[in-house]
Amino acid sequence: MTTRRMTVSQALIEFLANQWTVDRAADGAELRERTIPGTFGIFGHGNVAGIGQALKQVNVEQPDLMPYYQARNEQAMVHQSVGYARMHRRRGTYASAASVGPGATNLLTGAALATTNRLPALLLPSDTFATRVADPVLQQLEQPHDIGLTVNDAFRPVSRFFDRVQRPEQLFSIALAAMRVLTDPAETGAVTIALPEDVQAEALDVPAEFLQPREWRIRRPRPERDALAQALDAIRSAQRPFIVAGGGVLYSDAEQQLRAFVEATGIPVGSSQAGGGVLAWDHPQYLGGVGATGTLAANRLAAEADVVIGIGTRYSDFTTSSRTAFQNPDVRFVNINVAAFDAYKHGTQIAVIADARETLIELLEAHRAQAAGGLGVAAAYAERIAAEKAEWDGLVDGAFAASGRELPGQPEIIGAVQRASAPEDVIVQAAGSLPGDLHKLWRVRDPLGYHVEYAYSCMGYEIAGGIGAKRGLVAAGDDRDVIVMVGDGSYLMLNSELVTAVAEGIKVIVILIQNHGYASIGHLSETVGSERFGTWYRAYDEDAKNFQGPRVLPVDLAMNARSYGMDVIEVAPTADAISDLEAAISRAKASDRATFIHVNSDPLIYAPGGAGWWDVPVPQVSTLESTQRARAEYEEQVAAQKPLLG
Ligand SMILES: Cc1ncc(C[n+]2csc(CCOP(=O)(O)OP(=O)(O)O)c2C)c(N)n1
Ligand SMILES: [Mg+2]
Repeated sequence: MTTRRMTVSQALIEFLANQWTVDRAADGAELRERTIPGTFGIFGHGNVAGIGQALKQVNVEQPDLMPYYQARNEQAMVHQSVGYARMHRRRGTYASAASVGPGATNLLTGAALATTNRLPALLLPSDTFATRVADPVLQQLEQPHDIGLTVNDAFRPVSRFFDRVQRPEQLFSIALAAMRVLTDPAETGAVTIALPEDVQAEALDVPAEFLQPREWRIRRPRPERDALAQALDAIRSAQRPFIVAGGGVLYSDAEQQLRAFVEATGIPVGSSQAGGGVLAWDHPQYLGGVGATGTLAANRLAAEADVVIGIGTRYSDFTTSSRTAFQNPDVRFVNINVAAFDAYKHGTQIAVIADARETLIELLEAHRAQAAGGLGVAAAYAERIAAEKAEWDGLVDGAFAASGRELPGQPEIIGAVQRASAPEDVIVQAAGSLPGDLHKLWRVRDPLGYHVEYAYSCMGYEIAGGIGAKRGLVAAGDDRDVIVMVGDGSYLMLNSELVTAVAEGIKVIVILIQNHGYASIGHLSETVGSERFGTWYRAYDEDAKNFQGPRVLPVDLAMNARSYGMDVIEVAPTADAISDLEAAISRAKASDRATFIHVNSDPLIYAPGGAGWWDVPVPQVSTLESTQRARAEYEEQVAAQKPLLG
């Protein structure tokens, strides 16, 4: 057996460069792409001589083998990886190498985001010496009761796979296990390999086999015969079936099969945030978002549904309106999911643990074979679907119309973005009031066109995630635009990746909505009786000892973006703000550079109501009248909640 003498880091980097994901597209074509097309790295004493040296050596010897990228914050490396992975339907993601201590723990939020979203990301945090000879090293947190514990053990609860290379020989089995989890549709998420700084630089004899190209074929399990028959029975007996489509539909590349299925059956569809894109907004069976931030159309039909068919959804509280969305007393759930954990949710006895695309193909075939003539839903139900859809579309038209206000509301800003963007452009968002407004209002026109990270809803994801999404498109030879919409709060939390966009000439369009605080949590605070406490960005009021006073802060986020080297367009607060915004977006689209657009907005103008609800507990007792009133309302809503059955 031929071997090569390499460091653990050199072997790991070359191994990662030779991993390939293989999958079959909906049209039968074989897809083959690099599982790890690049590595982000922020270097410190924990990895500069290990992974850092390995990346340098590759850069000298074979520059294309493992491209190295910079980021300004470790968390943002993972966000970029997740944005990339979403655009590639989980077939590829980046590795993120961090130094020891704070560099490593800065990755934690990114790891949790990846795992919550079921999107792959490979994390390579450095760890303190395996030998412990120099302990305590700089940035080492010592736990007297358990010396072997390091800050990297904090990755265990947020990773789908965690291991530490304590000895060089362990690298082989750990690296292979990590790739298996990363490319497994049911298991994927953050995959963490902790690398002690001494082990990173240690040499071992690496078998040639370890470094040869290796293929990871995406599993597409077909449904079991009995499970499929049960599902079919339930669907055929339904009077008012309703589909909840989640991100799994897109990750399975199943939207064509979903469309064929709903066109044959007439069953309406509501999507979760991750499911945005499963059908185009104007498809007759598509009712938009469902749940707490869903549309009236989807929520009204969800409330009456007798059979809910969940496809690739994890049934988050937003999707189920905190278990109040499905009010039919006899409702049954048919859950199609490649992950058994999700398939068994809502106490269902009809769990189809299988790939979404394979299941939809077989369901439709079986359905056609059994149906004598009529496949579709009853005429009255079909009319109801069309009427609800038309009513909601009218409400959105109204919300999108420019008001002529100097400080436009967010719905009309979304309307402007909708009009000025191309159908295939990708909208990226994560936190604040935008996710809810987009879920209700955004008219999805392309399967990959809607990327709202709402499983972890992490402030600060937007810009980094958008850059990652753009990297993903560029890697696929796709030149559509990525439009990041971000609130001032999210922007302030993590905006430094704009420097990365400038450094590499990554063209993203960032639309900053300045409303001087938290429109989202401000509104929520009011609803739960906390009177917007702490949700405005205002100068500190010495008398009242709070930040609720009238003095808006003199921050200039346009100047901030300009200072990074961004092209900046400021939309002035005039009656023409909305048309000026549209013109700004058109200019940004025509440019080949990244552009930052600054627009002011009134945080007190809301999107039309969609009859959704979200369980945010209100204090049982309080001296504030606002809280007491909110508690009374809360108790009414909670009464509609279904019991927790899995
Ligand atoms: C990292 C993180 N911290 C806290 C929250 C809770 N949170 C959700 S939205 C929000 C405010 C967002 O403000 P901004 O980005 O300005 O959007 P707006 O609400 O004004 O639309 C906060 C604090 C979060 N989602 N993520
Ligand atoms: Mg804000």
